Amino acid sequence: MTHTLAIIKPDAVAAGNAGRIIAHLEERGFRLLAARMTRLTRDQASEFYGVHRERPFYGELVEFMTSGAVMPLVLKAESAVGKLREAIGSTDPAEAADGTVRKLYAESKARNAIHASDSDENAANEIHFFFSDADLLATR
Ligand code: FUP
Repeated sequence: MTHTLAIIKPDAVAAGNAGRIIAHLEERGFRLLAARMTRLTRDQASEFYGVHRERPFYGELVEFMTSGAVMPLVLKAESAVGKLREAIGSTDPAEAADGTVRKLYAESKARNAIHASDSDENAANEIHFFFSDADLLATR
């Protein structure tokens, strides 16, 4: 079993889809290890998406991610990173496979309902961006 980080993004929280997205992931075999409701500061969103700093959509991305409440989640499954990437679907919901979170709940490529870590190394860093070791102990 491995861990990964998801963030239910402001569009999905504001639309009232957070509970449905968590249920969708639990039904597909993910165990919820930790969860928070928070609103990112500009500094937090800029740091979290720092890898995209030079991309044309960076400003809009930071703006969107700070526009409302988000829910960071730590999820556990076998090969959790790859399994979650599969479950959320392509970045652009128009290209996402049927039954994926983005196909079901995303509005657009920019407002795409959910983030998921893209490697085990990034998952470890992103989990610690939002959660302390103590937060991860509750389910053990
Ligand atoms: P993903 O890993 O599927 O979340 O996608 P990326 O890492 O490529 O992009 C991170 C976020 O940047 C996306 F979730 C949404 C935003 N983005 C855009 O707004 N426009 C783009 O063309 C690409 C990404």
